[in-house]
Formats: sequence, structure tokens, C-alpha cells
Amino acid sequence: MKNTTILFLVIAMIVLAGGFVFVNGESTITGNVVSGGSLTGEMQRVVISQDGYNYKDAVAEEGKPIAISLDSSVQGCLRAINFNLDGKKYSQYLKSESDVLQLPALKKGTYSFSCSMGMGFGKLIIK
Ligand SMILES: [Cu+2]
Repeated sequence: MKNTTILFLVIAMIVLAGGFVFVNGESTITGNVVSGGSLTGEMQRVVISQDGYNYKDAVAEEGKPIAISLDSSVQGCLRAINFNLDGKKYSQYLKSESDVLQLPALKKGTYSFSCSMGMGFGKLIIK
């Protein structure tokens, strides 16, 4: 009788532990979604278009993190956008218009970027 009680307790603990892992996993996913949503508030959104084989120049404000996205005019390998800022590479394939590449806040100046193959170029002007 006592052994059965212990066995029941062990099973109950395993089920509870499993439940906690599951709940934690789920809340992590929700957390990511929430932080993604709240990021748009403090970030500035910059939508870049294509111009021939290059990108159109884009303009953003200084001192605010940037969320880069590409509109539907941007085709092919130009959707793989690549920035090199202070020796750090920021590169992402932005498959759809809602995909975003996050850049840190930048100082005033002109920053060039390219597709990941270095064929198409553009300028990000920070004012
Ligand atoms: Cu390319």
C-alpha cells in the first residue's frame, strides 16, 4: 500500500515537472511575440525599394534603432540585404515585405549597403 502511494507521488511529480516544462516553453514563445511587437514602438521603420540593379537611397533618423524591410519592388538576390557597420555584419534574407532586419541606432552620416553578393548597392542616409 505504501509502495503504491510512493509510486503515485513519483508519477504525479513527473507529470507536474513535464507540465512546467511545457508551460515554460509556451510562455517563451509568447514572450518573443510580445517583445517583437513592443520593439516596433521604439524602432523606426525604413522600407527600401529597388532602383534598376541597385537600391533606392533610404533616409532615417540618428539615435534610434532601425527596422529595415524591403517592399515588393525588390527582387531576387537584392532581397538578401547586407550592412557592414563598425566592422559588424548585419545580413538577412528578407523573403517577404513583413520580414525585418534590425540595425542599431546610428550616428549622422551615409552608410552604404549591398546585396549579399555585392552586386546591387544602396545608401542609408542618417539625418
Ligand atoms: Cu546580388
